[in-house]
Amino acid sequence: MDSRPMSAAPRFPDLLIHRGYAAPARMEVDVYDLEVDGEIPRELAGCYYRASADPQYPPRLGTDIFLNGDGMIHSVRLENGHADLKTRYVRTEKFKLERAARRALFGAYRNPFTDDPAVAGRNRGTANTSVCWHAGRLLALKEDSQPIELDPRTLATRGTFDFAGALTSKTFTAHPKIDPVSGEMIAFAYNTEGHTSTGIEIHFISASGELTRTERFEAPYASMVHDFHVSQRSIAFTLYPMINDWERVRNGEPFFHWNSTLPTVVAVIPRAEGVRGIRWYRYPGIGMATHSFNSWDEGPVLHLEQFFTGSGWLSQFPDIRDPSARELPPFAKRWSFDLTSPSEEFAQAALFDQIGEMPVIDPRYLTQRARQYFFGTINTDLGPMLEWGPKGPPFTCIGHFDEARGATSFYYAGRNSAPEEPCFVPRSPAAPEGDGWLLTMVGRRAENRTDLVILDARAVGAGPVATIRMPCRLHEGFHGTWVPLEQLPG
Ligand code: V55
Ligand code: FE
Repeated sequence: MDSRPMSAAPRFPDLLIHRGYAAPARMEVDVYDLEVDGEIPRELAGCYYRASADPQYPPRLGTDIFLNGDGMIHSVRLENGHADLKTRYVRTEKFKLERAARRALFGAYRNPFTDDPAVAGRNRGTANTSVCWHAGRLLALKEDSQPIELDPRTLATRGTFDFAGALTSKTFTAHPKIDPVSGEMIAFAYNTEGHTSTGIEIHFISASGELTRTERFEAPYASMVHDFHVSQRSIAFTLYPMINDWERVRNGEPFFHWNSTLPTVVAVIPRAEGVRGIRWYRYPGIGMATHSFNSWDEGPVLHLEQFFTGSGWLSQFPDIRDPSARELPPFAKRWSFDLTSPSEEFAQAALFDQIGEMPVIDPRYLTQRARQYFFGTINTDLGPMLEWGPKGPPFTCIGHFDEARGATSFYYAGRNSAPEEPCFVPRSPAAPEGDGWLLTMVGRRAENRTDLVILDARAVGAGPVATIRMPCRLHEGFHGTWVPLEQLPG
């Protein structure tokens, strides 16, 4: 623990998570009319929001993991070819208590036993993972706590949002799915009581924003369930043995660890019938996925698509049985389940043969057959790998796999440049699948600056349509969303 007196000014320790382009940014800025190279398409009218984990204070325990930073929201509003930047910390309970104390009071990631006793029982949520827009509400999400509602114009924090008391779980995923056909939001929660446990709840939220139904089932073990799959007919969970255990947490061990002696299983749940119709499948090997692309139905077959690695997420949460085990890169896979067969087996195929992460599709095709896939990637034919950061090797490219044409193309961001998760924006509501733009924050590492790059999603290899130049570095983020201007208030 930091032994300096309470009044000491903060100084971040020299850790990988605090170094170079990953250094805490901590700035809440408004920059009106950012500089632009090229021209922002006039049709792009709306606001891009995304979440990052930007620690307000040096870690209470002297060290930390990058998943534990305080939620900082970045927004870039586009209108008439102009761009305005706004960044704000989410005023979580944690943020406010620490700001008042001028130091960290909360300790390790999801470990309340490491907190200052003065904050016992207070909300540890950081709201640092994703931003979601549904039924006119902007929510900042972190999977260990309930959503936090933000004002979409000012980014001011409105407070915890529990669906008018209908949210039964103390947690809520950072990866809810919005069904573009019904307008419903389908979300889930794991570790639902706020500590390690096996219950998983599925929450159904109507197009108008009411939480109308919750279903609950038990997983075979308590583990990280970061994302899930929703098709028109089914909901599926792929469960990997990145397990958590309250005794280990109490002992101060990392919140998650990899246990490859446990099986990888898939739960398939019919949307209409719910968990009474749950079926379990078994993956014959080990491996882990963090993020899903999409899921869709083809006759009696459910397809689910995700980036899958043959190892766990060992760079962040090591294998306790074999600490020397190394993380393997993720590849895009399609798993296919014949729901009419009694077998617990399923078919696996490569979706395309390219490493990647941060999978994105045209959101109008979520839950249905899609053929346009976008992702962050590294392509050493186009440029060298960059120095590893806290998340491992940074992306150097945005990839596009066009399944209709069987073609893969790349946007290479240039020397010392690292693009982040792309965000797809359709050209118009009626435009064909994949006809639109990709927005991606690009770290200009040599300049300690960030650009928001706009690509034509049908021609990512042609380079930027426009580059919006930030005069500062925005801390690397996780997930974001686009909200069209006509949906925003005021
Ligand atoms: C992930 C991210 C998290 C987290 C747990 O990407 C898993 C996976 C940004 O926070 O808390
Ligand atoms: Fe995620």
